[in-house]
Amino acid sequence: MVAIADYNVREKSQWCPGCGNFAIVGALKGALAELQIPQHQAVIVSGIGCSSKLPHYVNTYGFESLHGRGLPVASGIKLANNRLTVIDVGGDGDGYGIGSGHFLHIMRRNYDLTYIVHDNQIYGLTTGQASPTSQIGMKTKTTPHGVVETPFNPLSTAINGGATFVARAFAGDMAHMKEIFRQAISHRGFALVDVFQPCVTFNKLNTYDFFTKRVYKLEEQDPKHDTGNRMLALEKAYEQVKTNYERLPIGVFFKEDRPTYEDTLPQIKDKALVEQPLAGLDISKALDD
Ligand SMILES: Cc1ncc(C[n+]2csc(CCOP(=O)(O)OP(=O)(O)O)c2C)c(N)n1
Repeated sequence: MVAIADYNVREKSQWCPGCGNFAIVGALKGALAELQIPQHQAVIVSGIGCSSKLPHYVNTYGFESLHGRGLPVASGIKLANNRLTVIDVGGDGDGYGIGSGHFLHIMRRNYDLTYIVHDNQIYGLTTGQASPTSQIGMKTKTTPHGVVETPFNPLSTAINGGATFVARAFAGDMAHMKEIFRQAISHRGFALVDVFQPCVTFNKLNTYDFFTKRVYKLEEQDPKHDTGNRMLALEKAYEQVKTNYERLPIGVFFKEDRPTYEDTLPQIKDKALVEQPLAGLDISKALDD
């Protein structure tokens, strides 16, 4: 029996008081405990950023990699041992900016991974530059006259790009977020959960109050949102654009069953790579000039 406290660590957090990241780490531990995933069977990978410090704060295996490079590391771990539960976490700058090429290609391959993006619409660690999801007009250190670029839309990109589970949560609603994480981790295939995560220090626009006034749950809609309908999911993904951020749906937007990348590999059909003997394996040809 795994309890939430089993995922606790002694390391002191470096996040600012009130940061949305605290709720994310709490919800993640709650989801892992509900799914009864033992600490040694889970790996949490990240890039670089405030959000990417998360692997330090959960007692599972962890790997803080390079800025924007969490997903390739996570997919490599999954290929080496496809029995592990592999979760990648990071910021909107990390995943939708410098790491966006990895994001696109890992999605279309449908690895069985969960990707949680702490989307605070700002670069937190480097103290407040505009990110790919910053709202038009938002004043930051790098945009003193306001952002002029069209924000990146993670949800429509994921729905179009081949992710087989696409959801959004809000760090101000921890119980709902835990349920979304539980579903994402249980899903077989690539699951994106974009989380509205208030950065209380550097983003004075997208605050807890801002989101609380605007978010609504897709599953509470009447009629209920159909998560199998790609076109409807896209329409919902554009609602924040159409309403100029006045209505922000959270919950599961889209779900689909498709074979995972690992399912298609005969080499790991019966046994994970790490369980196979190295004896007799000759890699010298691969190393030839
Ligand atoms: C290759 C490289 N470029 C730039 C940086 C500097 N850098 C570190 S974190 C970061 C952005 C952080 O923002 P985000 O990914 O949104 O995460 P947050 O800190 O907001 O959680 C940048 C630009 C770096 N570490 N490595």
